[in-house]
Amino acid sequence: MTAPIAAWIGLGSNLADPVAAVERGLDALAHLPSTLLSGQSRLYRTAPWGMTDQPAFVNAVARIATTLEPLALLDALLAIERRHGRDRARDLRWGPRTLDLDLLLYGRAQIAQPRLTVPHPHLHRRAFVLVPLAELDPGLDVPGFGPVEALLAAVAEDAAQCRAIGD
Ligand code: PH2
Ligand code: MG
Ligand code: MG
Repeated sequence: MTAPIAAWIGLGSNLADPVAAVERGLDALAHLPSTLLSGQSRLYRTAPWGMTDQPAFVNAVARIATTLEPLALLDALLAIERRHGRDRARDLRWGPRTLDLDLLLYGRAQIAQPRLTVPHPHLHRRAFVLVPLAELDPGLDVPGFGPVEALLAAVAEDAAQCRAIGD
């Protein structure tokens, strides 16, 4: 038995019923094999980043404890996306998504492989990831990038566009 690794997953949706999609995504993470859902942020409504002419997103971050290897975890996340109607062949870069599950961090690993870059390559400049990540784990250090709170401070203007749902 290998010891479980903490990994962080970013969830996002901006089509159909995005709150329900993110909640189903969290539930699917809780049911992954060899994995426990160990924490989740609140859900946030966030301004679209990258391609601004699209509906607002709902975003959240989950923390899991898993013995799945990084690529097995990636494949499991892609399978959840497909089960929720995602057809990557039709996706636009930074465009609308029914459900997006991004592997943000895998322990303190730094991975540069053709299929997988960890930490997620855009994490450090995306308020819609940093706001829920800092809520969940305020003391977190992002390998190669530094403390999550410092990264968040650098995108303060965008962070103001992230509103916790229900607040
Ligand atoms: N995802 C994208 C592109 N832009 N913007 C926000 N606010 N949230 C997202 O999850 C998001 C985005 C493509 O994955
Ligand atoms: Mg993705
Ligand atoms: Mg994404």
